[in-house]
Amino acid sequence: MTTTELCNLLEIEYPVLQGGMAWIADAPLAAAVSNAGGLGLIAAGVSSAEYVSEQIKEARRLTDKPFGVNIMLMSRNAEAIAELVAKEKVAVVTTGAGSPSPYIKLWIDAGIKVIPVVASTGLAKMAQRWGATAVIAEGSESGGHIGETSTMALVPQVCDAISLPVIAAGGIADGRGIAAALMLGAAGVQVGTRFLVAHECSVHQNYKDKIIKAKDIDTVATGKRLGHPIRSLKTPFSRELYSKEYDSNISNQELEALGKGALKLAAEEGDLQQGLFMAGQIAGLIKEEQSAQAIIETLMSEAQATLSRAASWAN
Ligand code: TUI
Repeated sequence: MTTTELCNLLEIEYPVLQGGMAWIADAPLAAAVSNAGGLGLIAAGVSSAEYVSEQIKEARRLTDKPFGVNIMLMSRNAEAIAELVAKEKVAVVTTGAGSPSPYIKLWIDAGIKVIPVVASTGLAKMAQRWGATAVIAEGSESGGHIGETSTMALVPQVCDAISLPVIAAGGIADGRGIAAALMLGAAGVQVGTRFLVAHECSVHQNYKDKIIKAKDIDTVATGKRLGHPIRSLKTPFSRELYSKEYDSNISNQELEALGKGALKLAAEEGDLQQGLFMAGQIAGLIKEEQSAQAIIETLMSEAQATLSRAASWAN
């Protein structure tokens, strides 16, 4: 599967999917990415089916290009949203933070292209058996909920394990990252953190400022003890969460309660004290706010330049 074949499959111009960032990726961002030739995604996160329904309507008003919905499977609204997207026949569904097996048939019967995020070859093989269209192999460099294995190690192993197109994610924010992902066997990429600073991204300005200021070592993964590690920017709050994980006087319930609502506080209010600013390890590479179109154009021209240079190494 080449990048062009993936583009044909998804009816997009460039093999760039936008990450399904909960509380952040809404209709204006998804439509801007799709209008720029990538695949925009509305993040359902923990929102209600009514919210997602409104966002789908709004995205259809803002673009005539295909876009998708990302369903966070740990959400108690996942089933209602799974039914909604089937009814609405959105072009693409991506899933995260769990196994989409209960819903795949429903979506395929509705003509939806189904692209689960996987963090292991095991789930990738199952996704292929269930009839998925492609998978997103998401490495632990990513922001938000993460698996164990890094992108560099995960992507080629997933490519060897299945015959579906593989979209690489985690640690990709420029054209070098795209070129590297293609060299690992991927047919496309998913980019999250870089689209956080898109002009069309409605996230609070404090969030964007923190991404632009971040350095290479400025993220931390918390919540390992709870079984769902989350990568976010280092802040006094995320450091506190991290240290409390090693405090045996604190129960899992207390730890869970501490993090509740913290992503919303960061995204909507830019709360520098109690917000959790989810971001990938590549945040340190991101230096400016740009339109979604400028981001995609920059990514693709850098990737082309990198790939052309690489050809000379083969002689
Ligand atoms: O889902 C994500 N990233 C996310 S979701 C999110 S919202 C949230 N809020 C509060 C608590 C938790 C999440 C923020 N960031 N990425 C996709 C992803 N999926 N990464 C890793 C996985 C994954 C991990 C294990 C998918 C499946 C899996 O195993 C499934 C199984 O049950 O076998």
